[in-house]
Amino acid sequence: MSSVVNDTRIPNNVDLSSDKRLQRALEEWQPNFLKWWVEMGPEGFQQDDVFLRTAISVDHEGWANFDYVKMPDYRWGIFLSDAVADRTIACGDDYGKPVWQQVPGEHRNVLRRLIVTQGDTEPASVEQQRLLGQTCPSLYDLRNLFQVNVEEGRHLWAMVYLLHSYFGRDGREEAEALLERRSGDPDKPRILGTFNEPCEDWLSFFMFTFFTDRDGKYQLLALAESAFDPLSRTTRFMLTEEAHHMFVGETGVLRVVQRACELAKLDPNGDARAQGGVDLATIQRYLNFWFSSSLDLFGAEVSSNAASFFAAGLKGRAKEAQHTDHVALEGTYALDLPRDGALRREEVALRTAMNEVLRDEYVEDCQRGVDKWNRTIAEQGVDFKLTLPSRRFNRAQGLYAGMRFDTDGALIDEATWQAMKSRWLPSDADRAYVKSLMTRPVYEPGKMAHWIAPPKQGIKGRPVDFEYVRHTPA
Ligand code: BYC
Ligand code: FE
Ligand code: FE
Repeated sequence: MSSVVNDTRIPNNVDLSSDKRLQRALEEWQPNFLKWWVEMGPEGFQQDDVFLRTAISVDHEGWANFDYVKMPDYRWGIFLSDAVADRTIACGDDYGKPVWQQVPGEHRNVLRRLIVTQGDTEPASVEQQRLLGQTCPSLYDLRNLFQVNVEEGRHLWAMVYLLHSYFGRDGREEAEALLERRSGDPDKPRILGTFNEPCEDWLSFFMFTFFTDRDGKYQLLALAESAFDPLSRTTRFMLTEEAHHMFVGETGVLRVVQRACELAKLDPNGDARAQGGVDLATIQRYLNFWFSSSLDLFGAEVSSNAASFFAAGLKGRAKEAQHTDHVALEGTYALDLPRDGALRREEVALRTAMNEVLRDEYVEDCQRGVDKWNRTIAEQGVDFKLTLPSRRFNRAQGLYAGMRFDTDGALIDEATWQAMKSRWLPSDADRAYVKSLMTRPVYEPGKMAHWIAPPKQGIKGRPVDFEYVRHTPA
């Protein structure tokens, strides 16, 4: 079951050739995907050889194969983690009953909506990142960008497989629509807010892969608990790929932080910018932006949608097995609710707070990364601490949307917000400055842009100065 079969144009471990109709439908979607990839994928690198890993089996030992590939030739395939024998529903009203191999009619629309929302983020991120190669800080980073991009493309395939296999004609229509929406396009935007935000510099890219791909991790963990077993199996395999995306973000920010410290120490006034680097205060503002935007991706703190997803077993909590009560009809969750211009702590029914429960775990996970960055700053002997802002800060979804909070979470008025905004969030000047550092790409093996420290090691045992991308500038 676990090894990948290449008996069709689409590598897969789902025995695709036994279902000719499905195979044909996916083979018809494939050229549209490739057309989208060439148009909206990394611009200017489609003919280069890139040292990429490709999934060749889904078992733990060596599911990945590393080799030079031209991106349009990447073997995007359909891989499900192995079925868990006798798996039962992990949460909600039907807890303990057998999982579903088909979509129950009463959950069809909601499930399709969840899969479409998940699927929409994958091509969106590729679109957001499509010009970054042209300003890369090194070939090592360029290769990591492309690795993330091809795998997000594969995640799109994963959702399209579900849509084609289980949702008939409307599923096929949704699969087409996934290739038609465009990140940031006011007429046909991507579904979720963060995926329409510009990601035009490498600090944003590293923050995105740290904070936004990590939302991906938690949403996938929640979907891995789904009673719809094919969704659970797909998302379980996607999670193994996701780990690398977050590694790119965590180590990327860490290397910018390290360089910020080194350059600040070189400067008589401790100013990293004067030495051609990104300063820690600017890094903090980028962090505030991408963290707050990514928090919105969890949806409202009190959500009847979330309650019904949980009740129906469509979506669980992250690692549902670590909880004891999988029905969650009894418990409550304490939230600071805005009431008459102040915050009041109230208990809400646990099921309606499932978005917030997931967000709690996410915030904790983010904090672990921030702690690592702070250890680097301390080792460098620099007096500065990066912090996650309050989760009420700068929100556009949920209870705190439309109100103003400072980074500590205190309610403030509009005038204070306007006066302080440029201290908390990247200003136009910050963005212009960060971009100005990245106007010239670095394509020479082993060389690093001035504003970033080299990585500790290369990829798959190769040295840092390995030619990870064979790029011939046009
Ligand atoms: N922007 O009850 P509410 C990833 C909508 S990232 C715009 O608050 P609910 C990746 C919501 O859709 C993971 N709209 O929320 C990362 C709803 O609209 P409808 C992606 C938003 O439903 C990096 C309305 O507001 N996966 O994989 O409880 C690179 C009120 O809904 C936003 C998923 O999202 C927003 N931020 O939860 C590549 C998993 N937030 O339905 C990839 C699937 C909410 O009334 N999605 N809305 O028209 C879900 O589980 C849920 O849809 C959400 C929202 C958690 C997103
Ligand atoms: Fe993804
Ligand atoms: Fe990802």
